[in-house]
Amino acid sequence: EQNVQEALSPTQVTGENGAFYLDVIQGLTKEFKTLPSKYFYDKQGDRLFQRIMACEDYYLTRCEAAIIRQQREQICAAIQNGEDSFDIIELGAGDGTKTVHLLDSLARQGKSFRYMPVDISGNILDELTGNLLAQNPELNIQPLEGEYFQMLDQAVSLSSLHKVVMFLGSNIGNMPPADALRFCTRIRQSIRPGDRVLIGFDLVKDPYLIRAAYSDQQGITKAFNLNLLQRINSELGADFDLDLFDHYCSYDPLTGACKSYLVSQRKHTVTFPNADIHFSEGECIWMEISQKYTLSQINQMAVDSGFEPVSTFTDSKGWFADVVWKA
Ligand code: AVI
Repeated sequence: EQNVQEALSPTQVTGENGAFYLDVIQGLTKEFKTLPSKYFYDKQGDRLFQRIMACEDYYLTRCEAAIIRQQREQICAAIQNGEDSFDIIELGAGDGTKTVHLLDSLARQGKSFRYMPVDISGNILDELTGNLLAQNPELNIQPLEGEYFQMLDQAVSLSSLHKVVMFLGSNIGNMPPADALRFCTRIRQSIRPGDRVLIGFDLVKDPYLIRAAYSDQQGITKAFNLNLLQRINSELGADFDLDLFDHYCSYDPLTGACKSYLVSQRKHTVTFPNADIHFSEGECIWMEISQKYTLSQINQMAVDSGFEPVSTFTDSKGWFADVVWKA
């Protein structure tokens, strides 16, 4: 039995890593161990995720890029609601490689818009802003550093212009469906009737293709998962031995849930400054969900969260969808 109380001692939970420490210890002291996937993205994690996006097995980025490249005019028309001036708020903008095509199209159509990428990482926002301005110095960018909903509410209060909220790349898949529904409902509460959202969903498909995307041949996804253990070692003073964990991915075609795990290869103990975490042989840490949806589940989510589905854009294989909903 682990001493959770001791593990959560107040001296450990103060400081900038306090929330990280709390989340990690809480996850690892559950009956079924888990770690929050939002912590994947430190500097090395960002780099590994960029390599995942470029790798052959990970089809998602290619599919969404093709949708945006090939259907950008239609997407632009669907998000504008006939308005000539508007604000685009992108939640979790990342390096912005997909968004750049849309912004480009809008700029060429002579539209007047302000692009507001939202992220909790100031570093990423600086990089993104630098990249976009290098390509188009005329672009009106206002980065917002902070939590999604705080920044969304702030962006909405800044002007009465039409709002377009974007959440691309199947980021919504990294929440269980009930949380995704709550997330969309919260967006709906922040914006006004007539405003639009553009959300990227990965679709259900051949289970082998999905499993391959999350257990790539080159082992980048495995390294991406292990990197969180490395991050916990260096930022929280734990002593995970990365060689003692393998990566496993499951996909359930009935629920659309694709889940990643790290599997302990033998019985051992990981030590934190204030806690010992015991692993048995074969015990798993659930690292991430990457939920897949059918088009009808997506439309249902729109309605259940108070939106009206407007348009659905899919790639030629029907593997990925970017949908526009109206508030
Ligand atoms: C960021 N997110 C949408 C990715 C996904 O597909 O769930 C993260 C990822 N995890 C493993 N590979 C990619």
